Amino acid sequence: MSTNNVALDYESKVQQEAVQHKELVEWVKKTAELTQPDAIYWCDGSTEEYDYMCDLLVQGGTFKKLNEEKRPNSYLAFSDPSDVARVEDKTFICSKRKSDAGPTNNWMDPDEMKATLQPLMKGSMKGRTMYVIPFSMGPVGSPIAHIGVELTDSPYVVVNMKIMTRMGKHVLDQLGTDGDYIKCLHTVGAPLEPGQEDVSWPCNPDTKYIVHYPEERRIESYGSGYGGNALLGKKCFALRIASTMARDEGWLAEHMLILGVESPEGEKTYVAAAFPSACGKTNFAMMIPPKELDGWKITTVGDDIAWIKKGPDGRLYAINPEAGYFGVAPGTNYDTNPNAMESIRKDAIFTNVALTPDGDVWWEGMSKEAPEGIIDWHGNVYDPSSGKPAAHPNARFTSPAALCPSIDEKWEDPAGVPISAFIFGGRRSTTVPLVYQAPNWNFGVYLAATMGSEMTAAAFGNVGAVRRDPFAMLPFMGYHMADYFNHWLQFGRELSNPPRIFGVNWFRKDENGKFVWPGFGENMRVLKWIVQRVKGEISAVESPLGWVPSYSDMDMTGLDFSEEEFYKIMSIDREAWKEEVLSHEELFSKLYDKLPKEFLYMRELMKSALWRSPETWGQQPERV
Ligand code: SAT
Ligand code: MN
Repeated sequence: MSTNNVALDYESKVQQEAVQHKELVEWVKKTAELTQPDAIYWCDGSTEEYDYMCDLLVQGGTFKKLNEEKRPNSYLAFSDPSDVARVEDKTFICSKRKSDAGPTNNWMDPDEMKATLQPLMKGSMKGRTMYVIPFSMGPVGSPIAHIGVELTDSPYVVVNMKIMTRMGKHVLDQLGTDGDYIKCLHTVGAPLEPGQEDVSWPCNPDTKYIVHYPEERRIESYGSGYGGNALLGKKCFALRIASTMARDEGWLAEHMLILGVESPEGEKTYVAAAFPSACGKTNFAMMIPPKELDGWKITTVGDDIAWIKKGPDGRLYAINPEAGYFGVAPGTNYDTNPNAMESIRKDAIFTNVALTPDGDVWWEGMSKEAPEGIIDWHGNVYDPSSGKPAAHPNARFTSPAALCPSIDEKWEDPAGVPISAFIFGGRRSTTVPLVYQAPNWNFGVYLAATMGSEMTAAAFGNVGAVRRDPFAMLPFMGYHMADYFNHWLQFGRELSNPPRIFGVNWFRKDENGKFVWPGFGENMRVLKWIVQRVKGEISAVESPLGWVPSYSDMDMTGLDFSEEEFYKIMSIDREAWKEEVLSHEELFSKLYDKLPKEFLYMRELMKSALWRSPETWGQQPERV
């Protein structure tokens, strides 16, 4: 059965005729004239609707219902093999001027792009239903939240949006007769001729476009049904379009997790942290501290995106604009992230993981050996001797944030949570120390802007090579990267007591290529120092890069980690930093037309600090 006649089967509580927002109704009608769906369905966001759509997806072959006892109310989808991840080379920022998109984005003139998309969009929803999804990024009505409406011909998108955002009738009510919203148009780009059988994962294997018109605050996505290409509230709206809104309106839209650190005295400190892909963001956001750090607790506000605005008291307040996690499944297990494992025990959607014979899910890293007789993400019986993984490396779980055991009590507070520190960290096997604190806001912005990470998949270049990923925003910037640096600098000028900024690196390796720092829950030790710094409770030593802890300032209770090892991963090597600073120069020359002039001076100051320090700067125990 195809999934095209949902409107006839399930009576939505939202009738188009009754919708108060005339401009929205007009846009929906106009889009339907262009894309020519068989029916239009306004999502009400109810549980009945969710269940109905999931049934429909099961009947259409997109979903397999998982074993109700093992994984209640959960489903598994296998995507088309051509549609497994974001498509960066098909992602465009179509600002009026090319110079506004900047050299790190693909750009096309908006009129030219519209002329390209128009013929593709024409009739693209034939044989399908167009779903209208009103959604709020952030708690409905929060002064930090914003609303979007996604039109899509994918019921898979509808059920994922139900988990990832607040969606449905209450959002329409919030919009009222003339509220502002971001227009998000999505089609899988696979129209059906009358009588044509649908496939289990409709998409357009040849043509994909993920397009942003920042001035118009509009998104158009064609040809993909997967993740950030299709769930337009996430990267497209909450980062690319929102970063532009944030620049214009004086706030921050960031690729950051948000977590709370509770001290044994019950004092809560919130921090936001940016790490590029494949650096364990979700693990960090849900970390469980080691038992030796008695009484310290981590709570999760968000694992991917933070929207941050100035509060009435002048402090910065952040919300997680999302309501769920779209997490990478492979590598997730009860050791690396028990809270994530608990979050997906029920009510979850899995995409491109393997199916076990008893109707449960499996992926690489969940257990050592793959269970017998599993079905891989291609839908075939898995052959472990093939050398290929059973789950796609970018396989995902979609799960409601509310199910996470470590969820913060304020995660839905419309006022947001006050941010005391920003943390930036890439994956660096050399050069960058475990932790350091920028001497001030401007140096912190420099630190974040020059952040780099070693690539783990060959998608963007050589494995192991450092890719500069400023603020972990490289694939998610809605405008010129250097304008964004300026925005951060300007933002800081207006704060009387800005959050402190820290750099971290969990991934430093020894001569034998082994990770030196144990990571995961042990990162709490670093976080403890950061929180104590923020509160002015602990001292630090001045290094060429900023403030660093000495061994005795780190709580190493119960951890077998020697002073030598510590100073090894804290060392700052002048030769390595010469190279590092040179590659900052590479980034800067790319952005030269708009680069903040402060950056050039900061680079010089850094060089000078490096040159007046020992060749390898490392605190000696006697110096402490
Ligand atoms: O697919 S998403 O864009 O949502 C996640 C990611 O690739 O970072
Ligand atoms: Mn992300």
